[in-house]
Formats: sequence, structure tokens, C-alpha cells
Amino acid sequence: MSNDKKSSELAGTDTPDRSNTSEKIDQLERFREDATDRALTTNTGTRIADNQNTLKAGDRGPSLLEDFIMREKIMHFDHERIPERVVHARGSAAHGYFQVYEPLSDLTKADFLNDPSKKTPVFVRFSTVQGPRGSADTVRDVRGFATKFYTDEGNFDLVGNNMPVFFIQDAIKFPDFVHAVKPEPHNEIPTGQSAHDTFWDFVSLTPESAHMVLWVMSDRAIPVHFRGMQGFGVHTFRMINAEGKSVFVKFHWRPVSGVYSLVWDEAQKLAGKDPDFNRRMLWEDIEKGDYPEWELGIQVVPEEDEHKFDFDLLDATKIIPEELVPVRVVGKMTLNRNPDNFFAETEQAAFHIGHIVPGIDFTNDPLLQGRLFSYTDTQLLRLGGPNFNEIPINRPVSPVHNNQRDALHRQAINKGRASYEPNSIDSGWPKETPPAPSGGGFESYPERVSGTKIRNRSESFGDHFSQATLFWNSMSPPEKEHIISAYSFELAKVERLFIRERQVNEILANIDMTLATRVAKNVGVAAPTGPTVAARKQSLNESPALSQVNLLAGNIKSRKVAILVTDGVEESDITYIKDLLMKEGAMSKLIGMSASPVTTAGGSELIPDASMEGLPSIAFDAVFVPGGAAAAKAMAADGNAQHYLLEAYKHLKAIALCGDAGSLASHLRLDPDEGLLLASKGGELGDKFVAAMAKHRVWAREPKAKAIPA
Ligand code: HDE
Repeated sequence: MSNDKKSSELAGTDTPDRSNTSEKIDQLERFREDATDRALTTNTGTRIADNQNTLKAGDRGPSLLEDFIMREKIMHFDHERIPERVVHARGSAAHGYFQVYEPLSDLTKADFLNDPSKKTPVFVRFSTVQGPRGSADTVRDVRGFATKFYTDEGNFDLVGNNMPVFFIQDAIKFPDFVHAVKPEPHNEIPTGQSAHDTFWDFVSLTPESAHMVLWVMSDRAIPVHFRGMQGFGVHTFRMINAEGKSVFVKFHWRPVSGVYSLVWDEAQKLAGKDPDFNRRMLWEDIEKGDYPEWELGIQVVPEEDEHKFDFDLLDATKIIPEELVPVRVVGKMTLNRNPDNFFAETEQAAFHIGHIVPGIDFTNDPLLQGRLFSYTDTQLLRLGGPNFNEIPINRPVSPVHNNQRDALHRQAINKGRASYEPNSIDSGWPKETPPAPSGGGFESYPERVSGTKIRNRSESFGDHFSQATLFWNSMSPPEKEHIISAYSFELAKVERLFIRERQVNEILANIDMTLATRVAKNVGVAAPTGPTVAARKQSLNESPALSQVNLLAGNIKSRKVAILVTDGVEESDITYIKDLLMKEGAMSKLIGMSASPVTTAGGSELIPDASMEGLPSIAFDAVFVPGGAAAAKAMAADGNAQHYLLEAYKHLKAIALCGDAGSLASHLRLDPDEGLLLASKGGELGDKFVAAMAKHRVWAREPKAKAIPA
């Protein structure tokens, strides 16, 4: 690649190029094409006079083979698709930047973690795991959370998930796990779901998956927005400082918006009514300048403490509870720009856990070690050869020079005659850079390693249930109910009774007997008699940091409210709530019984943003109904309006009914509660409405809400 300074200025003992990052980004941006005011051409630059008609022998005659314009166009079209990712195929992404709060020089020499004035560009892709590229966003699944930091010392990819653990401990099991969770091979059913025999067959025979499966059965697997998800690097990594001292590190992303989820009925309906729900929200929030933000946190374990835990730091099925090692918040990431082209950026992005920079290094986690092979390997097929890092979205902002040459789709035109090292013809360039302190070349941490060549799992990886129990114990009562419902839903779809029995008796009974017994009853399995594995003594019984109830932001910023309008609606209530929501950083839309304009009680005209069918209650966090006698009467008589409110009530959302709209509560036989609010004027319930929304759901309503038909 020749988009940087002369190689002679950079290599050897020179420090990395520290010229302005934004200049370098501009260089990358030169690949962005804008065809405005440009002539239509062939791929070889010939201007096209007619893009409507194939060259023919006469108006009604046969097409001519010589039509290079038509042939080139159709040929390119025929080859537009590339293989989708074998996992994490469904995803969407955004650009942004990361800034560290304070230099982390005590822990790492990584340049982007040491300069608080530096904005490091990032590209983040969120994804589901199981479904294909066109599958729905809101399925029950793990979410990928992959971040590419374009640092001045090379790309650092933090390829994580929204759950802190994984299904398996050793990479060699990954193909088995993925084959089991993917649609079944004979009929390619189900799409985007783990509720089928092969998945539960595998996990019920694989106790190490117990902890992760519990996370997947929790509300974490149905996030409302990407901006409402935590992210985790999952593995234990290393950081190394300039003195060469290493610590173990776990990476965390903490959403500034807080952590919150859908309810299951809502998630399922959204999958049909708006399969792009998460993608759309990310896009729309960024377009309107409401940028999603996450703080980067790290848990740091000194080398000497490696063996002081009840579990092994190298075991990716374990967390380090935050009560044992607090999360140190070190910086912030802001996503502020949507891609211009989904394929060129989101689809062609090639993340790789092996993209690291000096100051960060791997551990011997056998899952991590296997991933180091897989991520490059998979791009060879997907992106058609080894030059995928030359694709604009994957190019680092730091200079690239080496003796790698040729292969499919090579972009760089390498000058010089020596493509080998050592060489004297090109004066030995490009040359190695010694590691810090004299240079800045990458140096692996000199960990002492010795051992017998063996295929074995360390005994320290042998406890598969204690942390699952810790997670279960840490859930609030509603979260526990949801987990029971999720296992019951999924296992009820498993056709083979012996798989249901095995999951209940050999997995769930070892996590918690109440969980096992309740699920057993729901899926037609005899109640288990007791655990099959002796419980191990743990230093913690509960970890409050795991419950989403404790992870809300305490405000309603970025939340979405439907304001229901029809003829006769009271305009002052609308003005009041819109102002209030804007002040709180929330967003509102006027939803009509149809998309036609409505006339307010005062005679003015309002144009709804959408109809009730077009933007159903599941697209919002709360519903506000302004006063107005005629409007309330019309809504009470309309099936769609009734359904709107009943559904919002069933999904435990805050609902405000102003003035005459209060009659809708008794009409629908809904009892007021801390989230179903009635008042004569909108202004009287504003604060309560905001407070109810900030709690995200009215959990106390859940038992009553079950009586409302779905
Ligand atoms: Fe991945 N994973 N993975 N994975 N993974 C891929 O790489 C793999 C694992 C994760 O938005 C693939 O480019 C193996 C853990 C994300 O483009 C593939 C193992 C975690 C993404 C691959 C794992 C992840 C991927 C498919 C077990 C959380 C999407 C396409 C050893 C820490 C990245 C691709 C994006 C994608 C392999 C386990 C996260 C096949 C072999 C654990 C977020 O290379």
C-alpha cells in the first residue's frame, strides 16, 4: 500500500507514524465514491450512451455477443453475492471513535490507551449468531459485538459478544456446537432459533455449556437496542506496560443508555412486524444525532493472582465476578456515523481476534487460541483471497510495508525489486522495528511455557455449574420467571422426550432445583429428584452486577414514546408531553388510527408520523394518550386502538391516559398501577410517566398482564 509516508522514514528504529489520524482517515476515505455529477461508465472508464437497450441486430432482432456493455453489467451482477459469515451472518455496523480517559501507562504501552487527547476511529459490527444474513433481528440469541480500533500502531479488533461467557471451553468443539445450533440439516429449520432438537441434544450432553445457555435463556438474549447491550471480550487477555510487566485483563463495554431488554412476546412479534428493528434503531439514532455510547471497562488481575480464584482464568465459560475484581472504567466509545454502503463496509469488514497492537497480548485460553486460526482462515473464502486487509474498511491507518506479494485482488503496486529479506538491492528495506523502549515493534509476552504434549482438559476447567448457579441466584424474581419461561418454550419444541429429560435432570437440576422442577412441569418431564453433581463451595453466592434490574441508566434518554392521536384529541397535552420528552432526550411520534391528518379539539390539523398498524406499540417504550372526549370515544370503539393499549399493557410499558382518555382504562378493564397513569391533564402526570419509563418495565404488573391475550 502506498498511501503513507516513504518507508525509509518509518522503519528501523523509527517510532510509528504519529501524523494526524484524521489525515490518515481522509486517505482511507479516498475509496469512498460519490457519483453525483459524474458520467455513467463501464468498469474500464468508457462513457455509456445507452443503458436501456441491449445491442441487437434490428429492433426486434437477436442480441449481439459483441455487446461488451451488457455483458460486463450482467457478469458483474451475476457475481454480486459473496458467502455470508458461517456464524454472525446477520449484522449491522457503524463508525465512531474511542477516547481513553486517563493514560493507562501502569498497565499497557498501547498508544491508543495512553493519550486522552487522541480520538481513535472505530468500526463496530453487531450481529446475531444463528440466523442467515436476512434473518430477523429480535430472535433469542447471543449478540456479537465486534470493534475494530484503527490505532496509530495498527488495528486492534476486540471481537466480543453481549454475554461474558461462551458455550464451550475448547475451540475444537466449535464446529460441533455450530452444527448443532444452526438450522437442522435435513430441512433447514428453524431459522434464527435454538428451539430445536439438535441444539438441546448437544448442550444437554455438554455440561460446560450450562452457564452460557442460562445467559441465552435470560433477557440478555433479546436486547431492545444494540445501544442497550453490554459487551464483553469474554477471554482473559494480557496487557503489557513499557517495563514489560504483564497483567491479566477482561474487557467490558458498558452502555451509557443502560442495559435493557424486550419481553419475549414482543421479541417474537417484532421478528415478524419489523425484522430490521435493531438495525433500524441504530441507523435512525445515528442519523438524528442521538449517538450510542459505551464506556470501556477492564478487570485487572495481577500475574501473581492467576490461581487465586475458584475457577480458571483461561476458561471462557467463567466470568470474574465484579464483586471480586471491580471493573475500572477507562474510556468511552461513541458511534456517530452510519456506513455509506452496507456491502463495502459492514459485509466486507474482516474482524480477527489476532489483530492486536503492542501492549496487548493473548493468554492460553484454548478457545482464544483456536480463534486465532479461524478468523483469518474464514476470510480467505468469504473475501476471496489473502488480500482482504487491503479492502478499504479493513485497511489500518498506520502504514503497511512487507514482502508479502501478489494473490487474488492485490491492490498495492509494490515498487522495488527485492520482495525478500535480508536484501541489499533495496538497502534492506522494509526493516524490523525493535520493541519498546527503543522502537515499538510488536513483541510477544515472554511467558514461560513447558508441558507434555497432550490432548486433555485441565481439571481446573471442571466445574460447570457453580457460576450458572451464581447467575441464577443473582436474578430478580421477574428475571427468574423469564428464564423458566424461556427454557420451557425451547424445550417444549424439542421433539425427543429423552433430550428434554436429560436437560432437566443432568443440567438444570445441577444449577437450581426450583428452576429444574418448574421447567420439568412445563415440558412434561418428571420432576428431578436432585442434583447429579455435588455443589462446590464458592466464595460468592450472588453477584448483583449480573442483574439487568441494577444496570438501568436511571433516565429516559433515547427512549421512544407513541402519542396516540385521532380527531378531537387535546392539543395542549401533546405539546406538553413533546416538550417534556425532548427535554429528557427522549423521542416521540404521533400515531394515528390511520395515516390521515387528524383535527384536534381546538380545530388545528395534525399529521400523524405513522398509523397504529404501521408503527405498533412493540416499536415503542411507552404510550401516551392525550385527553379529548371525542378522541377517547373513537379509540374505545376501535379494535386497533384497543389492541395498541392492551399490548403495551401486556408488555409492561408505561402508559399515560390524560383526561377523557382515562375512561379507556376501565373500558379495557385495566387497573391503574405505577406505570398505568391517569390524570385530568397531561401536565399532572409527566414526572410519574418519566419515572415509570426510566424503570423500563412495570414488573409488578406481570402476573396480571398474563391474563391479557397475546
Ligand atoms: Fe467467533 N467466529 N468463533 N466467537 N465471532 C466468527 O469469523 C470462531 C467466539 C464472534 O461481526 C467467524 O469473520 C471460533 C467467541 C463475533 O464480522 C469465524 C470460535 C466469541 C463474530 C468465527 C469462536 C466470538 C464472530 C465467522 C471458537 C465472543 C462476528 C465469520 C473457538 C468472544 C464478527 C468471521 C463480525 C465471527 C470463529 C468463538 C465472537 C468462523 C472457531 C468466544 C462477534 O471465524
